[in-house]
Amino acid sequence: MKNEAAKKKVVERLLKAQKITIMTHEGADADGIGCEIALGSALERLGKKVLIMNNEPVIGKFRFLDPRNKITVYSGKREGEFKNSDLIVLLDTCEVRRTGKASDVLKKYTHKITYIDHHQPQPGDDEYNDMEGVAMPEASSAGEIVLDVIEMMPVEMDLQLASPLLAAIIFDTLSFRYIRNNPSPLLKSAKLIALGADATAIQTTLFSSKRKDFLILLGRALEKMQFMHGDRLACSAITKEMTEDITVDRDDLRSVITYLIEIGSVEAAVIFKETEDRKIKVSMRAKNSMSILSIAQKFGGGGHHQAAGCDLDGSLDEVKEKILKEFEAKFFTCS
Ligand SMILES: [Mn+2]
Repeated sequence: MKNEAAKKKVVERLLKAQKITIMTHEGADADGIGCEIALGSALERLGKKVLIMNNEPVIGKFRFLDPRNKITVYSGKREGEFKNSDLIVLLDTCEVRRTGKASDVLKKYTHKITYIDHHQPQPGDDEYNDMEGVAMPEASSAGEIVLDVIEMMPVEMDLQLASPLLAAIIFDTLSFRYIRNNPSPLLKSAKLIALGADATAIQTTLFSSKRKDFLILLGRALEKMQFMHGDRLACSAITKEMTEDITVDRDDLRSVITYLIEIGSVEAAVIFKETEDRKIKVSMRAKNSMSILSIAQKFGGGGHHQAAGCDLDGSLDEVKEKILKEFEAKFFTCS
């Protein structure tokens, strides 16, 4: 089996290495962070020197995943860390360019990189074809695959490893709502809960501890909501002015778009978010048989068939026009 062989290879490289640097994609989420903490702890128990280095500090609601403050932040001054590492592990991404500030330097070390990921590989993206790892788009979360990998190592699974992995699965499946009819995330979660991981506390922290500012943002975004193609497409925009008096974290965007895609008639939803540097962050969701991955990929982004995103240069109106035009073609061919 292709995946099993790939996992075995990753395990071999992990066991062979002494100094291991672990990273995830920029805008680290609970899947990436949960994987970093679980895999990092497992490797430390095997006597490895582990460094976890992210593009930015862990945002408030994910801090419970890192009780020992193991996650550090990359800066240009730390380039030497890659040179000193025997192995660099990318979690929840298989793309160097998604690591953020480190990506330009990291390109020089692709021979040292392995990855554990569940995103759709970019078609024709063989820029880094000396990188080997495991990519399973059928997995609900990278957490699921990291669990398999840890179980293949001489480490005993316990609560300390189980909690961050359960958080990874709960986060990426939005509390088991998006499991794609696959029993695997449920079976694995059952195993982690049996080890003592507290599913209720994790779900409360991740999804039922909303900040007041998030609700204010949601209200503003819903007010700007627009519907197209017979209410099958919903979109909204978050301008800089809308966030001037409130604190917004990267995960808020993900939460806002969930409201749009959960409207009964809606098959695809888009949120346009204005960032500081005249860039627009485009987040997309789809359901039923709709896939929006090709649209994200067309503009240099990526993700999954039903959850993807990209960043575009230009004004809000320009970007909106470009993206909505792609949807025209999609809804035309679908109906
Ligand atoms: Mn993920």
